[in-house]
Amino acid sequence: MYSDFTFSIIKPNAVRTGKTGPILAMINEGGFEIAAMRMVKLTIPQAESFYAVHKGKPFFEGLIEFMTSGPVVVMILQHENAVEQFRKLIGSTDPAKAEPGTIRKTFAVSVQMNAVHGSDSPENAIVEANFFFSAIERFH
Ligand code: 3AN
Repeated sequence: MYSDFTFSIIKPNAVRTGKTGPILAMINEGGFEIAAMRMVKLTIPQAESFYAVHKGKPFFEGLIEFMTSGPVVVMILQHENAVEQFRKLIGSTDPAKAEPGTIRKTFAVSVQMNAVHGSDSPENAIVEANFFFSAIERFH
């Protein structure tokens, strides 16, 4: 059992195309413990709030439209050095640059539809986990 965690989302097109199970398998095989998990369809205000740091960027509107286009799976994942280890497992934002064997290399179809989100720092992992989960929904 690890105390360090990251936050992840399986994105709408991966859920829609039946990749939830295979992605969860890679997460388990990567040694991560699922401490909380839920399927949810984000509202536009929720997605805008979650991605507030990207407001004003050229891809923002498309990102919000995509992330609200269907249900997603949100998770808290525990591992030693969780943020860094999970970003290694998912690979580069741009699937063309992602290493072979990473989740994005395997399942992403574009920079936008890149299958999964992973927090970019331990500070953001806390903010993002608290955005979706209360204390009683977390199992470790
Ligand atoms: P990451 O998810 O790898 O941390 P961020 O935080 O830079 O990447 O971007 C958040 C999300 O915004 C990405 N997962 C992707 O869906 C989308 N995104 C980022 N950059 C672009 C881009 N240049 N064009 C389209 N979508 C993008």
